[in-house]
Amino acid sequence: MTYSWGSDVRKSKFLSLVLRHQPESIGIQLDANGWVDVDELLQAMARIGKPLSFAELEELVESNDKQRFALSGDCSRIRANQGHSVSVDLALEASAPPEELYHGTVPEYLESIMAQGLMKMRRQHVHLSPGVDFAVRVGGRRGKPIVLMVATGRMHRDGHRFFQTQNGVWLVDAVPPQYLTVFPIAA
Ligand code: HQG
Repeated sequence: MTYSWGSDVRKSKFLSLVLRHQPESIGIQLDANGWVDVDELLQAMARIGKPLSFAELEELVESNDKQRFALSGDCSRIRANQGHSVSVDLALEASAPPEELYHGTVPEYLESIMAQGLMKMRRQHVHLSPGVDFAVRVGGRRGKPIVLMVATGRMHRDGHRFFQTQNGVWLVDAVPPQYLTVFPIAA
């Protein structure tokens, strides 16, 4: 029987940490596009006392609520779909976003966001979602959520480049304040 060091959520959080932020903390390196060899990852996990079988890893990738990870077609490599703080080139193709996308945040940040626009902060991009509900969840991680509607169609026509990740999140470098409005949500 495999010894288990945590719930699926804990394992998924640990994988996010390693594949987005601190690969060196378990002695692995991501390639330029954010991929790491699955065998190398599993060996490193075993080495630090957090063993995972390949089947478990596959299950974590498939069942993840936000599809945070992707396996390569031949299952030999794995990467995080987005959310990196380490510099990786996801090699996504720019594409046209829908007319509007949404960003969830909290009231404390609003004044600064409306003055400076949305900035990528510690990540490599600003993250936007197609659905209001999803944005409510993202904002809700930090407190009472508020949702900003982003005029992404207008931004795109004005020359901003957008990228859609494998799990439907949209990425952009920054959102200047003139494209932002507060979207009313039920209290
Ligand atoms: C805020 C999670 C002040 C921004 C989530 C956000 C998402 C500003 C925070 C994904 C600002 C950055 C991304 C400005 C932006 N002044 N505050 N000018 N510009 N902010 O975590 O969008 O579970 O980097 O509003 O669910 O919250 O990790 O971005 O509150 O999908 O897969 O600065 O990460 O997904 O926070 O979250 P983050 P986010 P995972």
